[in-house]
Amino acid sequence: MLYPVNNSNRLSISLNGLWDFAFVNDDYNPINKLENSTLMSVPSSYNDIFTTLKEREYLGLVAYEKELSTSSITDGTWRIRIGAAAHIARCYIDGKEVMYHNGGFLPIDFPVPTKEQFRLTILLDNRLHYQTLPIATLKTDNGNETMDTHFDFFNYAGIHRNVFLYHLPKDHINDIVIKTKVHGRATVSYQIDTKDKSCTIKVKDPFGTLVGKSIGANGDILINDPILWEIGKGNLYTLCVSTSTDYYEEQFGIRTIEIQEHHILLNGKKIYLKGFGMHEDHITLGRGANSALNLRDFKLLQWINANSFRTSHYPYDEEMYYLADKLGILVINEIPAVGMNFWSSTAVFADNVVNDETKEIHMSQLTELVNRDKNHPSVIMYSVANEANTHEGGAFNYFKDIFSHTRSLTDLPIMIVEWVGAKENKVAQLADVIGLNRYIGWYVNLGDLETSRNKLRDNLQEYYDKFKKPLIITEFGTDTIAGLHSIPSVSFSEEYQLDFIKLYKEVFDSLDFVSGEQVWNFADFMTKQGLTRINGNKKGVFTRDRQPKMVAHFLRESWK
Ligand code: GCB
Repeated sequence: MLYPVNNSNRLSISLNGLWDFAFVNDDYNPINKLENSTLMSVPSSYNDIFTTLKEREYLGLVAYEKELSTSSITDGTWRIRIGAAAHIARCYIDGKEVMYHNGGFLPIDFPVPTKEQFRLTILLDNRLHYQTLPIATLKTDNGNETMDTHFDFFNYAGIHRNVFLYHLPKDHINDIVIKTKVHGRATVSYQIDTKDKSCTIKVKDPFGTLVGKSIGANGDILINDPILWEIGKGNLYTLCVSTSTDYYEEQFGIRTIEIQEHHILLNGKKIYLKGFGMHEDHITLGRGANSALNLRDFKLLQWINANSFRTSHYPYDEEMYYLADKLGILVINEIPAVGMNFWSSTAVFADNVVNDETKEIHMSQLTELVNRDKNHPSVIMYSVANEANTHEGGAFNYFKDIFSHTRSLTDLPIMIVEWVGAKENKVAQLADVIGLNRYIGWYVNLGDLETSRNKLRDNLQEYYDKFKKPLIITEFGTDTIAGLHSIPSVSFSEEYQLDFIKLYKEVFDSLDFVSGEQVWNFADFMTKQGLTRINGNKKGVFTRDRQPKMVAHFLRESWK
């Protein structure tokens, strides 16, 4: 489905704001209006709005409710679109289930009736298990249901992204797929999913000048002297589609991405990624989307001279990709396959754990992700998992299917982000690019940066020697308390973070097969309570309220 817009044929109404909200039991049936409700802001996580631990760390179902009317336009179709709601959603119209969605980071879109008045209920379950992404272990402790999340971010929940009630004309355009090739000139191949096979297509260049035209639902348009989408130059073309009943404008960029030996090429030229793994994480809002906060993050990415980020560990709000398109920032787009690792000897890829059913969910979320993001020029590759137990026997068969499914969806390179050593790794040969997370000098050899230097170099060299693929170091960093200084530099101080990152950069600079460095993390972020997490993970180069630590100034200079 296309993103809701307003134009002469389409109407889109924001449903953001205050909704009725309640914590409900597992046997809750929304047949009647929600009782004893409180107010909840949409979009936001509900967790940090409340003042008790019981509500913040609640496990189970919540209900959101709103009265709506769609009778102002009686022809065509009305739909609801929720950008994302964590994690398992059931949607009801006047108490009748109309939609089920398993996947807390991807859109939910469904038709609603044309009616004077109806009640929309969204029932959300924040319980993760082995057949969800991310993975978690549900168990009973002292008679209470509890959940072990095997990932390092707070399990925020709620309606996290924009909600629209929108109207589409009869025989509307369902979808637009745009692919580009560059050969001196550029070929823009398009496919329009519409009944009107004689629709009109126009292409406008980044200045709004008409540069190509065509008729028909599929075709190629040749562009002379294309203005390419480049790092720092978000040159965007617009494909304007008119059918007998509908109109839609979709932006795209003209650029090529290739892997050549161990290099990544953008428009035929070798690139080196500089940037971060990020999180959607803010004070009070939790994982709720907000344009001001999204913009601030991009201003900081530009300030620090970063050219890229990874959507660790889940697909982000669509506005983030739109901003990346506009500003020429490269995005590694990650699916929420995180937590496939129990940090113990228990097998993850096994019958009753991460199994064929999980694989089906993993594949269907990849389909939804590529479908959502296929026309964003900023997306240069997909990451199919973060730190899965790829040394396990069962991992190869699991990921063989994940990779071949992803290849059937996209021509872009596919990455897997690894923690296991090269020797033990049974999966990375399936990838086009390998992402490596390394914390030598932090989780091991803490405080001993000289030993860490050699270990890191050997570690990366082993990866390259075995797989001969481009390597991006997708995570490296230290927990750092803003304002804690120390001479000599010791762990948790700003000096230690600086020394650690300087050392890693020296090693990367000496190895030709390293194609990028993404520091962990862009900003401090919330995690579950834990002995190594003092009010969250402090590996940010920026604080949680987006102010720089000392290392930020170093990165800004060296990424110039
Ligand atoms: C990792 C994970 C990331 C954690 C990070 C850390 O390897 O991929 O989610 O937050 O380490 O700080 O421990």
